[in-house]
Formats: sequence, C-alpha cells, structure tokens
Amino acid sequence: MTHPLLTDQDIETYDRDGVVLVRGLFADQVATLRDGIAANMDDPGPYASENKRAGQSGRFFDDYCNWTRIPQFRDAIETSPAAEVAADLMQSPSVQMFHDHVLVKEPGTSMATPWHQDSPYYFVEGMQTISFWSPLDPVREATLRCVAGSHRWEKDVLPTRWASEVAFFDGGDYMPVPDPEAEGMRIVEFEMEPGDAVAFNFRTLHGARGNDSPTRRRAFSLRLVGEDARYVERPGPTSPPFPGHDMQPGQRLREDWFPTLLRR
Ligand SMILES: O=C(O)CCC(=O)C(=O)O
Repeated sequence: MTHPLLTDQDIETYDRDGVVLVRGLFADQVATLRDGIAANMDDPGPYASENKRAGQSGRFFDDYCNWTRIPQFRDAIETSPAAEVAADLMQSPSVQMFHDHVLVKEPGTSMATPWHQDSPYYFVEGMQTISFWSPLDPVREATLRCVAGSHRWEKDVLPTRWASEVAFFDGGDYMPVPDPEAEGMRIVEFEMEPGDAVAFNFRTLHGARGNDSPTRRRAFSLRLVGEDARYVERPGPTSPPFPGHDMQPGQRLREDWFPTLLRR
C-alpha cells in the first residue's frame, strides 16, 4: 500500500518528471532538524564550505555527511517516514542511506545555487535515487527549482564548483550547464512550509535563487538510493569523496558505511 503522504499520481509524477512535492515529510522532525543544523554550524565538519563569489552579500553555508556524528540528523532519518516514502517513489524494494546535506542561506544572501545535477558529482548511479530537500523555515523565492524530465536526459550536465563555476573534473563527456529559463524548460517549484520536502532524482537538474527575504532559509537534504544503484568511477575525486571507501565499479554501496534503512 502506498504511504498515506503520497498518492499514486505522485509516484507517476516522480517517474515522469523526476520531481514531486511531499507535504509534511519531516513535519514531526522540524525542531530536531533545526537543533541539528545549529549543532552542525557550531561545529562544522571537514567538508563544510562558505559559498561566496566576489562582491556577493550574505552567507551561504553548506556541509554534508554529518549524520553519524550529529544525533539529531540520525534521529530525523530514523523517525521520519522518509525511507518508506522513498521506497514508494523510487519503486524500489530497498532503500539505502547515501548522505545528509545542510544548506543555509542567511537573510540577504545574494548567491544563487547554480543549476546542476547531483549525480555527476557522486560515485553512485542508477534510476532509483532520491533526495528529499526540506526547508526548516517557510520558503517562497529561495525555494528549490527543478527542471521536469531532466533526469531522463541522455547526457550528464558538466559538474562545476559552485563559487568559481570552474569544471569539477578535467575529463568526461558532459553537456554544458543549460540556462533553463532562457531555453524555456519546464521549471517546477513550490512555496513550502517547514518540514515539507521536494523529492528529486539525483539526475534532476536543480538550483535555487538567493535569499532576499528577511528570514533565514535553512534546508536539510537527505540522499537515499534504491535497488539499482551501483558504484561508478568519475574522472576525478567525487563530492562527497568518502576517502578509503574501497569499492569497485558495479558494486552496491557498502552496507557498513551506507546502511539499508528499509527492505520489503
Ligand atoms: O539548497 C539549495 O540552495 C540547493 C539544494 C541542492 O542543490 C540539493 O539539495 O541538492
């Protein structure tokens, strides 16, 4: 039976568009996630970054792979229906943890999140992949924006470094980063309340505006994979890098680092 937060139509939409809104996915975890983000910002991990280009205002903080050291993140992952909803949307009998990602745009942050697909940065590929992007503050302009159907594009989009826009890898066969507005692509975006989540495929092109509003825009992204996801090599170190992972192309992600959250 489909999870009560979803309709059969949502599952079709996710398959067709690579993006769908799930209202209230982390509704019961909002306070916990806000605490976790505060703990994360007080004690950033080794991958934390401040994304800024010359002349830009505000603060855009991001960090990832902290769920094993920040108990609030683990708690939210384990107590929310995220794994159940992921299994339904991906149509996968299993759901495995990949990582968590925190993205905070303080009021008056001018930097937009550039258009990108997540998959080319990662060492995992498959059609059964999902990120849940959940704001912990009401969002309007600074919400996530996704290009419908981009998860089915034949070629991956060139991954770049967010602040410098320099290519992330030297080699590889990638298409240039498109300009979805100029090219008339269908952009899907939602006004959201704390704990709502946008579910999107790792191959879905997405980005976000800066945060001109007078309130913070704290967001938690949870990245999960399904049954068909396999380790792949990229032309260079990936993001996240997971040093010493010791996996070979074609393998499933190792269970001791990327635990299975659900099996049906
Ligand atoms: O929060 C943002 O600005 C972008 C989020 C994003 O790129 C992601 O969750 O993959």
